[in-house]
Amino acid sequence: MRIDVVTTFPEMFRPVLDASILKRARDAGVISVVVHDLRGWTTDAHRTTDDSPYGGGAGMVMKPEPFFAAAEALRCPEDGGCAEEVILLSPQGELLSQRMARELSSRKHVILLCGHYEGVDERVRQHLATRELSIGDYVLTGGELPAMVVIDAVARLLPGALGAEEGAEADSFADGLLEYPQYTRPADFRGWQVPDVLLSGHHEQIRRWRRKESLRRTRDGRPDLLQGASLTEEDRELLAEVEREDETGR
Ligand code: 9D3
Repeated sequence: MRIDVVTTFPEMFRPVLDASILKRARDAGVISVVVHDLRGWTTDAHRTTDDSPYGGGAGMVMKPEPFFAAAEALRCPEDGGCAEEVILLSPQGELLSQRMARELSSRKHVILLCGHYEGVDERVRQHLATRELSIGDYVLTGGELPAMVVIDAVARLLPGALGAEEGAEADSFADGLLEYPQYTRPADFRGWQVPDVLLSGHHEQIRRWRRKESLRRTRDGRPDLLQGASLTEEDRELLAEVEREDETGR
């Protein structure tokens, strides 16, 4: 997979792309990320990327021409003209989800356009971007950190990006529930014990306990996820136990 990023802050990306899983995925040849300076597609001596808003008002608006020139130059450099996605990172965008990350990970080529606080000329959104994505309802200074979040979420889903032991299948959200609690040695840390069942060696009881705690966590912390989850008969029994324990104080 190839990802091109267009930004006025290209230097923000290097340390993130050179770390951890992203580095491994790049070394494995699973993904290639190229970061481009938007100013490279300006045509004036001052390399202007923004201008004052039509209609007046404070602040500046990012000009359309450099974004169009960049995306048009980067579209499928080899097979002549069709990046499968041109994504504008923007606070108005659709919320990034695991489903969206999975969808993007199936594309051969994605172009990410980063705006910043002033905002981007509406014609970029309407006539250049194929999608607009936000990473959440909080205000950031620009689309650069969101672009890195998208790259991270997508890269780790590519076959060969993760080590053998870290299957993306086991992920939280993969089956719509939060993960069960995990423990490692020591069994007693400052008087806080690892649950007996995990030391018992009873695989079936351990499986049931993990499933139940996963359901409990989801119910307590993210009840919205339970609505969308596909629950088995056993899941409903376990949830009923959780409800009962909740009423009786365990
Ligand atoms: C004029 C100020 N803003 C009104 C709320 C508009 C604005 C535009 C651009 C505010 C912040 C930004 C910079 N943020 C992004 O470009 C951005 C973002 C974000 O702020 N939060 C979550 N996801 C994203 S994706 C891109």
